[in-house]
Amino acid sequence: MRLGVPELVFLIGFLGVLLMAAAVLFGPLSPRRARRFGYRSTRAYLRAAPRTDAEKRDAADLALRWKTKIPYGSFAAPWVGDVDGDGAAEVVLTLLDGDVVALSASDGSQKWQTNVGGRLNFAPTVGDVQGDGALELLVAPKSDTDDLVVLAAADGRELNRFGHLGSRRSAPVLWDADGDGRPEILSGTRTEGVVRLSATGQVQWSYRFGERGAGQPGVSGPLTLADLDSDGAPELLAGFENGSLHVIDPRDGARVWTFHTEGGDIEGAPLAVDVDADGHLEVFIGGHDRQLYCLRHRPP
Ligand SMILES: [Ca+2]
Ligand SMILES: [Ca+2]
Ligand SMILES: [Ca+2]
Ligand SMILES: [Ca+2]
Repeated sequence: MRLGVPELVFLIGFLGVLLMAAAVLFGPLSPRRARRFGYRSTRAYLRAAPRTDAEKRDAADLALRWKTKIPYGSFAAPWVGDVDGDGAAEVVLTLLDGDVVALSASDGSQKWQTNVGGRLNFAPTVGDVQGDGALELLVAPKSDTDDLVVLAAADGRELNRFGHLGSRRSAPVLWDADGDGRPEILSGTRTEGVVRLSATGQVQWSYRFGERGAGQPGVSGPLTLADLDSDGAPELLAGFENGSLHVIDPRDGARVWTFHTEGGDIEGAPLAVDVDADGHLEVFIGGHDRQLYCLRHRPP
């Protein structure tokens, strides 16, 4: 039988419809396949599908395990650990609207969510500051009162809130400075210099250097702990809004040394690393004075 042009067009069209139906029901266009890869619809799946060779190579190497909607955007690195001691890991994320969320690390299901008010810039600082065997989370939301907030890691309950003892620019760090087996809280603040706190907010020392007439400059970036003199106990490094770097002994709050840049905030965390393998740490800071500094604790 010879087919004329109309019959051929009909046959090709019919085969096309069959192929499309198969693709939607069983193949790459099926909603089931889209859901398997974590997408809500076939359209979302196709929009994300690799097109270039580089994208296809990426797609071969990665798989979306899960994703989940969070209430707001985040600026901070996620923290992963076991918040409630049940042996399974959670992810804790701080958000720019003051929310702190804890999710199951295996499937993204929500464990708890709480709001501390104000913007959160950093991942939570995590440790057992109360010494009760359960973890606490410390966050410092941007607020008029520069609070330092302590949450129970297991359920997000607010345990303590210390006014003026936090800073949105500097996450607290933990260190057992008195050797009692329980970490103390070292916090850079906006108005009170650097402070060491007990779990209940008692100020054990405060490091200030108020400049005549100008008041105490605020801590302008994250704190760093590093054992600069190799005596087994770390020193605390803090950058301030007046462009000075201060090295403090966390045991008593005494000044170890101070370095002045040419001015402007030191916003990044100081980095201490032994770059020349001479057994002494070098300290790197970059400031708003457009200089990168490499300092050493002791002269050669
Ligand atoms: Ca857990
Ligand atoms: Ca201690
Ligand atoms: Ca030391
Ligand atoms: Ca060195």
